[in-house]
Amino acid sequence: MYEPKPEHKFSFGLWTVGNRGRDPFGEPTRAALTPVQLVHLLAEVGAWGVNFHDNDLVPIDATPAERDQIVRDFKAALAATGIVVPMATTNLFSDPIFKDGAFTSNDPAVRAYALQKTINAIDLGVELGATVYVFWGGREGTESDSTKNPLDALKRYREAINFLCAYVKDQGYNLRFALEPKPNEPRGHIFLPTVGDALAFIATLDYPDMVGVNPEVAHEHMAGLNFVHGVAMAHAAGKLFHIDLNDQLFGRYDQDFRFGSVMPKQAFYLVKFLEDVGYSGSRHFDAHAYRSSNYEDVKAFARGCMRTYLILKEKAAQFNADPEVQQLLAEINADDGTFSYLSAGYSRETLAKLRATTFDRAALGQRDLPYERLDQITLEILLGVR
Ligand code: GLT
Ligand code: MN
Ligand code: MN
Repeated sequence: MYEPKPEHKFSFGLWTVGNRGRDPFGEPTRAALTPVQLVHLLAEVGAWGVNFHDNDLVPIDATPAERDQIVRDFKAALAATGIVVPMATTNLFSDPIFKDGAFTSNDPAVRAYALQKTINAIDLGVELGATVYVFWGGREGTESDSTKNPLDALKRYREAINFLCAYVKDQGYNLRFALEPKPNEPRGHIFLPTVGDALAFIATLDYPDMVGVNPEVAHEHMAGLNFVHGVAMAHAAGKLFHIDLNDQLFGRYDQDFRFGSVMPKQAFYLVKFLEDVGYSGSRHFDAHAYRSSNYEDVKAFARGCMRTYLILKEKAAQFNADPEVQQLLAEINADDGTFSYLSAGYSRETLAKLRATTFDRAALGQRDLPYERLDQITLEILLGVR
């Protein structure tokens, strides 16, 4: 009943199920699997797509011949399993060259290298079928604001994205960019820290239509923000090009837990939002299994992400169909049309009408709002007793 199907568009990065459990305090706990092995693992658990950074697939120091062989093997694995590549991205954070950023580095040679690396990685992604290209600027930031002028950094960031948009247009690629905000980690402060910042930045670009966002649950939670509200902002702006699903508590380090495992109620509202608005992009699980897991448990982790999504999707349908919920929502949103003239916008006539209206402030303030009842029903649906 909760079997993942291609139409659900569930994808995982090579770096998610391929995460080896390394953390700042400890060495890997799992052996490395090859990209081909990871594609087969994803097929086994029922995923639809695989995403990658250039260097998840092709090592940074591979020769052109090695690259071609790796790509051939990877394509064969995709063909054998039916797994598709919906999204690709660039690793602009692991190599020491990016220790002070890539597009926003103070060093023009580093910025140029980052552009060249991204162009090559775009070619690789497009060759394998990607139609969304993610930019997570993990190293684009500062620890001390003595070191980098934020206006200079944003100007460099803008110029880089403009250059890359022009490259994609010039090549005639069917590819859209999705900026992924994050407030901090690995930098002390990362530029474009939230969905709202990214949306404001996009409006300043040369080709704003080509660029949207890739919000991640964990990243907004790190900043203590309501993820669903950020996603709604992006959707309303026509900018929800991609989404990174995972979970974590507010205020913690980047935990990247299994989707829905920490704040299932927030995950419910997210799934309900995506399904209600008919979001049609990838549902990408950018998460990884606990460091204590072996690969059998990694499969349980991946299956769990998809299963929880589908369970919450069913709960959302149950919520929407519940007669008492519907009645409460109708009550809460009751509208006799008296003030619908306001939605036509401002005019002198509207203004005069509004000014002439007398409001019974006390009565409006006494209005019944059965929100406790509604929230308890929501909880009981989620807890499976309704
Ligand atoms: C990295 C990061 C993620 C980004 C990935 C894309 S890599 O794991 O924590 O949130 O989506 O670069
Ligand atoms: Mn994360
Ligand atoms: Mn992510």
